[in-house]
Amino acid sequence: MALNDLREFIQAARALGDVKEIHGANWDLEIGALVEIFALRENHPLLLFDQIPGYPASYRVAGNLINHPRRSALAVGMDPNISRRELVRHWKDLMANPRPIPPRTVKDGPLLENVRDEKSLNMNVFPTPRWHELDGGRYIGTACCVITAEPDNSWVNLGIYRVQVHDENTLGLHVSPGHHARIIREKYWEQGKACPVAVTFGQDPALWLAAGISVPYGVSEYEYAGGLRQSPVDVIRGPITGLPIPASAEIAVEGEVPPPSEASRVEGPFGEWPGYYAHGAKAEPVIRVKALYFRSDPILAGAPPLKPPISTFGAPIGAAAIWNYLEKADVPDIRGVWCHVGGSAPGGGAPFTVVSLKQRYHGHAQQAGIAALGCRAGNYHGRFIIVVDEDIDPADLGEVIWAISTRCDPKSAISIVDGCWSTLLDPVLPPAQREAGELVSSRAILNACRPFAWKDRFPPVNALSPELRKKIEEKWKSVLR
Ligand SMILES: Cc1cc2nc3c(=O)[nH]c(=O)nc-3n(C[C@H](O)[C@H](O)[C@H](O)COP(=O)(O)O)c2cc1C
Ligand SMILES: [Mn+2]
Repeated sequence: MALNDLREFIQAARALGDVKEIHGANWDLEIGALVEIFALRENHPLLLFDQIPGYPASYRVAGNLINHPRRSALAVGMDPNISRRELVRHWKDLMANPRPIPPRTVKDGPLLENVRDEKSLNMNVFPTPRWHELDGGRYIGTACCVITAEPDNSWVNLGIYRVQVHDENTLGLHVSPGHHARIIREKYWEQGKACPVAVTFGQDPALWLAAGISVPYGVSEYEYAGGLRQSPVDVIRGPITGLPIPASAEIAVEGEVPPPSEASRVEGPFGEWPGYYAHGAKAEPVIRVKALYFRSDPILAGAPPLKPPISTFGAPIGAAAIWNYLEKADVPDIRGVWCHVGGSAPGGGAPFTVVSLKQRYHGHAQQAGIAALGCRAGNYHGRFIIVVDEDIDPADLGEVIWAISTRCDPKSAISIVDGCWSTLLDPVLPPAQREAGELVSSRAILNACRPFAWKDRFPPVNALSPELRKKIEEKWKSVLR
């Protein structure tokens, strides 16, 4: 059964023994530090902070929402005990057959329990964390959904784009080039208009996940989320913008993004997913907030980017997108795909991607490498594509390193491709290139498969065979217990 909002999700996680409540942590770095410390633990829980000093005791912040595979599976109705590998395989199948379900408009919802208009609203009433030490401010929008619509209202887009609190009624909005809200807002600006926007700061994690996934331009993440949930998302019409807003979101604003010629503010720096502060602080557009809505005892959802290998969505869903694309590109016998750094979501950046396959013909491994590099999910902020044989688990870094170290001859089996799609978030862009705005970088495809031409003469592996292992485990049961 679909979970309808953040509270139902937290309840379901609690039933799994997966929620930890923390009282009295400070918004200034303490919440962020605890989120990061827990996230690095193998079996970490969802964190629910309350009694945050300086704020009403019942105003809460939730962290580590779905960055564990158990809760990531729970959010989209999969078996919470599923392995990370199976989760990625499920996503690959899901992406091959999306079944969009449009949202359903309702008259009212818990979001409207508290309504503040332009005169009475104040964005400082929430215990918005300063997440990391070098952050330039407090970020209310990390686990958020930014809602915009085409000027002709033909479709509604949701994206996760970071939102900083500037003052009572001004927020900073950072949307990277190519992302849909950026294309949409420019269409308004070309007409000399401000772009209407709504943002939620706490919602059903399935909807948030959909907002973080690169679905094609013109396809609404609302419909994609409906498909994931197998039931429509209930929305109210925003009284100011007419935009659909999840009826049971925790906190939401309506407002507008004026053209930068009219208003912009310095945004950032903010700790980013590659594990650095590469983008720095720059003038960015703002949201002028016109209305604020929130549930009583609101839960602000937080998901600050954390240094790899922590994965925002608990498993590299970007790897599923690459795998899905490899199948579409007709590359046969793919056994698995994994992203070890980034790859949280398709198109979100995947600098270390491993593809495992059963080699069938000359050049098969190289074809897989080129295709993985060519698709959107594998191309943006990429670095290395490693292709391994089917006996290597792409999710197991030790195995991958062993394959590279023993089956990849650097001179003959590494291909360099130049001029690929990069971003200001890429820490290795040289300063001059960064300043000139040349956002391209190189990629390497490492063919770490046994050379196809003589793979049958490749030395045998020195490891216990599955047959002998089974026999010994059976016979020596009592010793091995
Ligand atoms: C936690 C998180 C934070 C993100 N922050 C940003 C951001 O600040 N700016 C941005 O452009 N993309 C950000 N992204 C990536 C976009 O949400 C993602 O690429 C999404 O597919 C964009 O949606 P769109 O294709 O509708 O533009 C973030 C993703 C996640 C998971
Ligand atoms: Mn989109």
